Amino acid sequence: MDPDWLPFCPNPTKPRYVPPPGAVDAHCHVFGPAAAFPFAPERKYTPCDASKDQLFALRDFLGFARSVVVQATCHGTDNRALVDALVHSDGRARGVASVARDVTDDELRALHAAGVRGTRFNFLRRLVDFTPREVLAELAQRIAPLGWHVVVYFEAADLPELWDFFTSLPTTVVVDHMGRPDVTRPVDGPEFARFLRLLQEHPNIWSKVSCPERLSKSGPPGYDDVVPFARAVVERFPDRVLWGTDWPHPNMKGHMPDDGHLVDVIPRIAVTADLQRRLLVDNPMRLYWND
Ligand code: 0GY
Repeated sequence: MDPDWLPFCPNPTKPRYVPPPGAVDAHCHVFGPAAAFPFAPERKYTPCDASKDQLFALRDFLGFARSVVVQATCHGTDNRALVDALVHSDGRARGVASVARDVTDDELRALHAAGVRGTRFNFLRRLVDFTPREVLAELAQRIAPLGWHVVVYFEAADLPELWDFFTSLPTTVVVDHMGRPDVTRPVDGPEFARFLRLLQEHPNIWSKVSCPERLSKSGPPGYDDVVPFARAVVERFPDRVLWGTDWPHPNMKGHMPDDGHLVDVIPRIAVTADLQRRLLVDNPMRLYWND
């Protein structure tokens, strides 16, 4: 399979916005290096290598203290690259893994010891093959006693069909990228209202207000069309939101964001110091470093 990636921005702009002390980048990835940690045979795309050392250097450059490394589909349920990053982070990275039905309790405990605090269920057909809901429900039951949460990634159009499954999960549920709204539709329209209602009615459901680069039609540097959506979520649910760079932006088509520009979006979606502290420090610390 040929690589179909755009390389990540090699020299991002220094952001004007300075995150508060202890800020967490709560959605980023490591890839390979493939020579040490091969990509999964069933992957739908092949990313560039993006090492833990490059991730930690970017974290420092952007003014963050900690990272939450999320297993991406190109590594399947082989979490070795993720675990390698966590155990070499001096306690400054925690993780979200992907696990298969045959994962053993000992393997789950080992992931926990390495710093994993969640598992990810991906519903994007372009990224993963279908997994039956009963398998995911069984996995959720098994990780719940560890205090882990479930991260879900889906497209807005699929929310009606997924609603009952999400709201039946026994853990905290974190939605990636605001459930991928169509930002050409009104922020106060019915589609986004459905997503807001999901959080309103279910206090165990959180949202990442991340990835303007994937949602925007207006594009960089400001990603202006995404800002009202993210701001609405931050202001309605200030204690259940997370923010992340999504570095190294796997599987991006079109443009590769400057990570400094992404950081400069933060004060436009969390417009007070209090909201910024909750988004970047209090919430991720409560979810990932509560032990
Ligand atoms: C993201 C987004 C994408 C990819 C993955 O696991 C993945 O492969 O999440 C995407 O293609 O939208 O959040 O990293």
